[in-house]
Amino acid sequence: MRILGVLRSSVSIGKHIDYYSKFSPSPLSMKQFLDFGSENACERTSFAFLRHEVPVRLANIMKEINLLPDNLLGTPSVRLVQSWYLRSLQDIIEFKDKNAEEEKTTYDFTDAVIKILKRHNDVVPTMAQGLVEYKEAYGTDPIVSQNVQYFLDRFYMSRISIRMLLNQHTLLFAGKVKVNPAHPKQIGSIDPNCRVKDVVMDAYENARGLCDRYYMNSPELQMEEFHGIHSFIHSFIQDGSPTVVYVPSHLYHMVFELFKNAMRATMEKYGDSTDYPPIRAQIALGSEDLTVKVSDRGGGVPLRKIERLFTYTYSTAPRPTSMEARAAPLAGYGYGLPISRLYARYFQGDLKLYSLEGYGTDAIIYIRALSTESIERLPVYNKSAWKHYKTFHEADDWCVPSKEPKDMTTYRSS
Ligand code: W6P
Repeated sequence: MRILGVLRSSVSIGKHIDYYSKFSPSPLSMKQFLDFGSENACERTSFAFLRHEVPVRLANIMKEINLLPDNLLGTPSVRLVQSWYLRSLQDIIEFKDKNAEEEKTTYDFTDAVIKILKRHNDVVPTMAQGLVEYKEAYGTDPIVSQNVQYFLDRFYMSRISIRMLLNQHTLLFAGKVKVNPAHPKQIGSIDPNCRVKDVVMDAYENARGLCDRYYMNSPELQMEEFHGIHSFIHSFIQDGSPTVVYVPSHLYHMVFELFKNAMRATMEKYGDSTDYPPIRAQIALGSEDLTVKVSDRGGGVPLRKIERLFTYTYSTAPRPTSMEARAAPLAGYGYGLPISRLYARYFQGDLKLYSLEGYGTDAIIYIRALSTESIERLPVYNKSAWKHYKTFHEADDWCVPSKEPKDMTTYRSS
């Protein structure tokens, strides 16, 4: 009886995944996010949107989880993550035919949303653990590594987007008051006048705290701000400082990661010295981009090794024990950089590294200056995505550089 019940429900959840995965996710703009938080929208509007959109986003990415190589999908950690997705999809689908006009419905829904956010808290370290389990059992090969990179970029982007939706809903509608006492001017997690300098300074101070604890010292910060002279830009300048419509916690996450890396490089290069070259942060506002550049003089990274800083399979080492983690707060690139880049791309920006080996590194965060251009960048499950997992990978169409040059005497004419 019990087994039959489980079977039946897993058959029907499969149907739900098929159904919802046929819809494409609907990307929201910053303006739409702000509208959900203003007077003309209400909890019912948000509920009606989310009870469809969240299953669509979940089902789209669940289809891609199913396309992972069997050996990876079979690891206990990936299975666990998959079970969280199944359960959360079920939790939301419960509300499919509920009456949105009843207060109990929207109340229960907000409760379910909070439960889902909690359930998925540890998805990133658990997925990383799955990769460790896979590597220990099967080793690494370039094809799998390439597929894992493709998948995790999409999977984590999907997760960022779903958490953004759910988090906005709880911040706006859970509890009686809609304003966050700590950030009264924010609409949920969005600050319509985010002062970039303040977030950069905050991230620097906190990274510096870690650096001081580990190295007993830390590099200074030199901050500069720039902006164009176009008339419309004036509305984005507050007391001479550029602002942007953005999620401050996302910006913080990115610059904190960049500062940690910049500080580590600086301290490791000038270990015995008493003063260090400062880290420079430049903030520039133009007509399209708000750009944040973090520059260190920590010796740089050769071009050949830049790509691997963003590679999940490369950065996945067995997780440090809590004692090691405490001893080395700036150690290990981990998933910090690839996920920071996803945060930048999520609203149509980007994060790039330019290094001068022998000197230092420039890390640049690009953010859209105009909120009308800040629109979610979302993965969609379709034929083209499917092909990425199923295509047989042929030999590369570039020559392999050979250390031994061809014997040119072969081609001598006489
Ligand atoms: C480095 C390596 C790196 C990664 C990201 C940001 C800054 C830096 N500096 O040497």
